[in-house]
Amino acid sequence: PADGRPHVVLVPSAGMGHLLPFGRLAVALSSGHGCDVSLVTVLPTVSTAETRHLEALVDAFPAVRRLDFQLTPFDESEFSPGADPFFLRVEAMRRSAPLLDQLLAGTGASAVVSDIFLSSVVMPVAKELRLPCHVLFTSSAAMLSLCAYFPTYLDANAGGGGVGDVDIPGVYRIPKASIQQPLHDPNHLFTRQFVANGRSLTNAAGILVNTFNALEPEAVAALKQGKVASGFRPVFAVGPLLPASSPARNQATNPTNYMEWLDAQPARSVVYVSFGSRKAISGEQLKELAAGLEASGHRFLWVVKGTIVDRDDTAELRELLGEGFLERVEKRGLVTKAWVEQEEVLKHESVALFVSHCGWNSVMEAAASGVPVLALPRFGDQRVNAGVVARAGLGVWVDSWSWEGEAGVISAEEISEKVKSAMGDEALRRKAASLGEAAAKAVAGGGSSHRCLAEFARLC
Ligand code: BUP
Repeated sequence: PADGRPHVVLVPSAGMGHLLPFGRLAVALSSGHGCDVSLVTVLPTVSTAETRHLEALVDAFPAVRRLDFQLTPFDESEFSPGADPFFLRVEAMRRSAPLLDQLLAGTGASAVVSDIFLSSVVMPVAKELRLPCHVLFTSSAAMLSLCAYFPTYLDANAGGGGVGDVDIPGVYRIPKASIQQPLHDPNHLFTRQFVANGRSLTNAAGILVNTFNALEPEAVAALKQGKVASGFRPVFAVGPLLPASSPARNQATNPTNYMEWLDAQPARSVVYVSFGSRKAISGEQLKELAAGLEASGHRFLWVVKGTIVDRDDTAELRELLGEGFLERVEKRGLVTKAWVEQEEVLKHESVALFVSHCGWNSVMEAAASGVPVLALPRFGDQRVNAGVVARAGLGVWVDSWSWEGEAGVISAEEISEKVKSAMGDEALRRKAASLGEAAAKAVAGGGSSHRCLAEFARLC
C-alpha cells in the first residue's frame, strides 16, 4: 500500500456464525496489527441479531469501516419453500459477487479476505482488481482439511457408490456418518459450492482458520505441510478469534437478566445449553431435552430457539416445553428465547458445562473459557466439530446419538445420564481448563495464533 498501511477488505457471508468471526478478525487486525479494515455488509441482514451486532461493532470500533453492499434481485422461487434462509442468502451473495468490483474499486484496498462460502466467486473479482485474496475459514481445521481434500476424494471415487468414510491425508478418517447430508449428493447445490470453494483454496494468497495448535494439532500441521492438498498457500491458525472488548449489546435486549441469575448461582454449578440460532429443534426433542435437564437435578441456563430465524420466533416457551415445566424448574432453571451474550455466559464462574450443537464459534468460545462441552451435534459441520471436541478432550460426544431428520430423538434418560456424568467428571474439567490456558497463551503476545496473525498482516 502507498502509505505503508495495509487496507484489508473483509467479505463475510450470512449468519452470526460467519459475521462474528469476521467482526473479531476486523477488530484484531485494526486494533492490534496496524491495518485499516473495511467490512462488506450485505443489507438487509437475515436476522435481527446480525443487524444489532453490526451496529454495535461499528459503534464500539469506529476504525472498522462499513462497506454496504446491495444484492441484485434474486428469485427464490427456484428453491423449495422451506429452504434455509441463510443458505438462500449465501446463494444470492454468490450471484451478486461480480458487482463487488465496483464496491472495491477506489477504496484503496491492498488485500481481500473472503468467507470460505464465497471464496470461489470473490477470488476472480480480487484477481481482476489485482488484489491478493485470502480466505477466512470459519469452522474447524478438520473441516478445512475436508473442504480442501473433498474435490480430490470425489475425483478418485467418481462413479463409485457414493461418499463413504473420508480418510484425509495427514489428518484422520472422517466417518461417513459425520459427512454432512448434502455432500452425499454430488449434484446438490451445496456440494457444488463446497467443491468449487475447496478447489479455490489452492489459489488463495493465504488461509486463515479460527483454531489453535493445541486444539487441532494434526489438522493444523497437515495443512501447513501441504499434506492435505498440494500447492496450498500459507495456513494461519489464528484462533480463538475474540473481540478486544465485547462489542454487542444484545444482552440489554434480553428480558431475563440472565447475568444476574448466574451471579446468584454457586461456582461451577450451572449447565449452559444452546444449539445455535439457525435452526429450530423439533417439539418432540425439545420436550425430551426439558425432561432430561429436569431429571439431571442440575441448575441450567437454556437458550431455546423455536423457529428457524429469530424474527419469526413467536411460539410460546410454555407450549414448546410442556405443561408445568417452567414452574417445576423455577428455582434452578432459566429458559430464554432471546439472544444471550454467550461469551460472557461461558466466562461466568458459575458455568460448569456447555451442552452445545458444536457450531464452531461455540466450540472456540468454550475452549477459550476452558468450559467442557457435552456435544449434541445436529447437522452441517457439527459432527466433524464434535469429533474435534472429543479428540482434543475438550468434551464428550456420544457419536451414536443422532437427532436430525428421520434419525429419531435422544431420550430424556440418555440426556440426563450424560449431563450427570459430565458434571461429575473431574478429569474432563481439568483437561478443558488446560485447553483454556493453551488458548490464552496462543493469542497472547508471542503465542502461536498471535504470531500467525502478525505474519498474515505483513502479507496484506
Ligand atoms: Br443462539 C446464540 N448468543 O443466544 P456457531 C448464539 N450466540 O452469543 P452456527 C450468542 O452466535 P448459529 C445466542 O456465541 C456464537 O458465537 C455464539 O455460532 C453466538 O453456530 C454464534 O456456534 C453462533 O458457530 O450458527 O451453527 O454457525 O448459531 O446461527 O446456528
